[in-house]
Order: sequence, then C-alpha cells, then structure tokens
Amino acid sequence: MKVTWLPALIAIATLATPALAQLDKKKAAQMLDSIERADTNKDGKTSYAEFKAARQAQFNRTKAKDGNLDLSAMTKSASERKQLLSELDGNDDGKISRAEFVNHKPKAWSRIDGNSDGALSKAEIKTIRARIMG
Ligand SMILES: [Ca+2]
Ligand SMILES: [Ca+2]
Repeated sequence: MKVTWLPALIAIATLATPALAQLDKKKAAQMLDSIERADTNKDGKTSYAEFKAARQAQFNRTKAKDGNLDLSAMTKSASERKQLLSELDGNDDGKISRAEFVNHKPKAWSRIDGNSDGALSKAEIKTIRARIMG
C-alpha cells in the first residue's frame, strides 16, 4: 500500500517556518485531509486523542519488521527521510519507534488550533488550508 500520509506530515511541520511559499501544497492538503478524517466521533473537530488513534492505526499499517516505522517505504527521498527523523526521532537512534510516532505532536498543531482548545475544528483546518493554497 502506498503511503502518502507521512510526507504530508513533513509538509505540515514546515508550516511553522517562514518557507511557506515553498511548501508542497499537495502534501500539506493531504495532511489536513487526514486530520479531518481522524474525527472519528464526528463532532466536527479532531481532538489530539483522535489524532493519536489515527497515527496508531497508521503505524500498524506501515511498520517494518523490526517494529519501527519503515522509513524507506515512506519516501524515496533521502532529504525527506532526514526531515522525518529530525521531526520524530526523539532519542536520535535513527529509527522511529511506535511511541515516538504516536506520541509526537506535530509542530504545526498549535498553529492550526486557532482558539487553543486543543482540538482542530473544520473551520480551523479550513483557515489553514486557505492560507496554504493562497
Ligand atoms: Ca472529534
Ligand atoms: Ca481548536
């Protein structure tokens, strides 16, 4: 199965940087889609708990035989793998474990969360989407 979700994670992480103009819009949009889809109780917003549950499921689908995230299956780009590691590899062992993947909160989360209630509403996602798509 082709995983397009994780590169999108990289894109969203870069939302916090001034390089917004260089952002891969398609990947960022995919990430926002995946956040919206993670609203499993359909209350119109994705809580961090819902997001973590979605990541748990994602990890289960993509992990390598050694129990860590299969980075080579995620992206062919060495620079993207490097970005992923710098974003997610908390203990710097060159691997992304289940705990590191599931418990990591994207840097952009608080940026998207306009009213700081800890959840990302459809409206908040829409605002960010508009900013990205410019
Ligand atoms: Ca929800
Ligand atoms: Ca919010």
